[in-house]
Amino acid sequence: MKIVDARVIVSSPGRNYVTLVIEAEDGVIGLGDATLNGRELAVASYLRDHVCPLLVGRDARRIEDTWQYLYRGAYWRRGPVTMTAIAAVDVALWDIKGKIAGLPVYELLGGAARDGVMVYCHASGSTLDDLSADFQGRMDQGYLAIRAQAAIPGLMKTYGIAPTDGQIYEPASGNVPQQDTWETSTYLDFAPQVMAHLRREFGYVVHLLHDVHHRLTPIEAARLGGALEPYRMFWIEDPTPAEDQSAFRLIRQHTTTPIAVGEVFNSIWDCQQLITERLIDYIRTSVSHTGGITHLRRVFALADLYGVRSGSHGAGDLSPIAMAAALHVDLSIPNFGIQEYMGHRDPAGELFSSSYAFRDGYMHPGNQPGLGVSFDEEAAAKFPYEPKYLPVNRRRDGSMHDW
Ligand code: EZ4
Ligand code: CO
Repeated sequence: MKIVDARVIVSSPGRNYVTLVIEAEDGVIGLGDATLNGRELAVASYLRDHVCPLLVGRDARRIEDTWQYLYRGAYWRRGPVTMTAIAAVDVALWDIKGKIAGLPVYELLGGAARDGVMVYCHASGSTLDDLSADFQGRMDQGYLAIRAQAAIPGLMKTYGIAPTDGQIYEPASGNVPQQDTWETSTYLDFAPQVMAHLRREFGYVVHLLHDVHHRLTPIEAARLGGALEPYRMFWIEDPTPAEDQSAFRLIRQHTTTPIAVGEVFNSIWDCQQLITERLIDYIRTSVSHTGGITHLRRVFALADLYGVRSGSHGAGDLSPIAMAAALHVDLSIPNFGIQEYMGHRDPAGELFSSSYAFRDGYMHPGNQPGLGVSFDEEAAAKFPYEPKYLPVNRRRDGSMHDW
């Protein structure tokens, strides 16, 4: 079954999505998510200019060979742009394979290893009272695991705090990123108070998560992990920038708070040391930024050997196509841990429709052949690309800090 067309659609229904549509003979359509937040057009060009011309005429069934062809064939390997582009192709080919077979993708991956996939949602607030209200609302919706972020007193803006419309907080429109301010000492004093507050108000019935978003040094992260031990966190996420994998040895020596890392990783090589030295508990690589279903399964298989569980990134910049693909993988692997689920707000629903569903804390990808997602190209044309960027961070003295 030959590929007859491959096209890239960049749309902005509220936030930017890059969607790869692969068309095989007999009109079978496969969808891939190629969204790289703030660098969308780089992946779109990589696909349009360098990959789509190679796909036409190839056998759509040969997923592994196509993966190897694009990875080994580029000479310049890895990196977020390349691996997001390869991911989109890979996911689209799995979608096609499922549709040809008449089976949901998770059946092709070995079938369901569990009945549902535990997801965590986000709760946030500009004050602890606001956070409590949001947290309570999420518990009422049935979530069993909740990530909590609160505005840091004294800082103008804090990562992870939803504005009053409640949904989207990161990218801002315009050609220049917004600038946030960061002060580690204030954060380190405040974060344990947030978790203490939530445990006081809500007890220990739901899992509690927190994203540090690469802001600390190893010894600061060690101190935070220790301070949070009484609150029995499910995890702290990205405590330090993880290019420095050996830094996690130091964090590990000081705390039993579980650690999750990997949303910005693109390949198995980025997490090899963290996994094989058991320096983390959850690996957060995602299907759309880590080479697709084919490569993500390899990462999770390595993690399984070392008792590390999955905890894939699932923020709103990963389109419903990526979300569906993640759920198919999550359902089928032995060492699933948890899946992030931030959801998508309208008008994204005018473009994407999906068969996955949430119930009582768990999600399921549905049983439609393939991924179970459809994409309306005509609707997408109504929402053209808009420049939008994640913020940058500066410390009070004006020096750049990790965002
Ligand atoms: O900042 O997805 O855990 N979630 C996160 C996200 C990331 C964005 C970056 O594109 O850290 O909010
Ligand atoms: Co994160």
